[in-house]
Amino acid sequence: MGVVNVTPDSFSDGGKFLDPAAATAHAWRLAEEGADLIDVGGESTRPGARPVSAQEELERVLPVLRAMRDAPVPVAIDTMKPEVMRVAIAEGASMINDVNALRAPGSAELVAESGLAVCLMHMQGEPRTMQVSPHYDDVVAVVKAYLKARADAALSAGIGRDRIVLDPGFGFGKTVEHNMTLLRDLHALVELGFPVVAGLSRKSSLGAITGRPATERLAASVAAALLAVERGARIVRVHDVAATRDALAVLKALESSH
Ligand code: HH2
Repeated sequence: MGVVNVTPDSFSDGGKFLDPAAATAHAWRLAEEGADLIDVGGESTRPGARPVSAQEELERVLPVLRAMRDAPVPVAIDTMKPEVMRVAIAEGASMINDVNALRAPGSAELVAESGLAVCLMHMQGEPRTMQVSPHYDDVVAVVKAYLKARADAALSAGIGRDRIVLDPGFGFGKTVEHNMTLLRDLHALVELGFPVVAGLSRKSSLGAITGRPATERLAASVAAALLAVERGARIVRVHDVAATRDALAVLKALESSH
């Protein structure tokens, strides 16, 4: 899953793709590099980010969604807002990527009616404050129970089992230690029986581990994606598609060797 942030303030590429033409060109480039899915977002969820209105978010993503209608790959819309989901559905999006896991009133029903796929992600707190002092007694158990509850809620709303993917939400109300524990024990989440998404690309935990700024976290991001796939992730959400594909090709070759 290649990331396209149509925002002025995303933590690693904020401002680069605010212009719809630049965002669309980037999305096509990621598809050419081998992304199987493009994730378009119009609101940064980085720690401390300023929330934006549905209208502002739509003004950012709509031109890109329209331009992506003929794209060779499906498009996910990264949003927490039912108003944005509704428009994205009408504009031909294939997946709703909701870091709020369909907790906004009406969002589960909307997705159920649409027949689209959905990514349900775990987050402790909300983006503005989530990194202040994240705490868990057992991070894997808490995230697993939450994702199971959100998947059950989605199923009850009428979303088909084959349309749901789950995501531990690396960096969303989690310390470096929490993120590494979740990565190490990713198989525990795979046990829930849904495909698991992992999004570690360029995140601050990788900065803490390597001492590098967001622009210099390529090697760490590729390593994290590879480790996630080895531990059962089926989708990796990444900014650097070509490099990640190469790394995954080596893993695939290894797994198919005799
Ligand atoms: N991470 C970010 C945004 N959306 N969605 C899923 N499913 N999983 C993630 O880990 C995830 C996500 C944050 O990264 P990014 O989009 O690069 O930054 P920002 O939120 O600042 O736009």
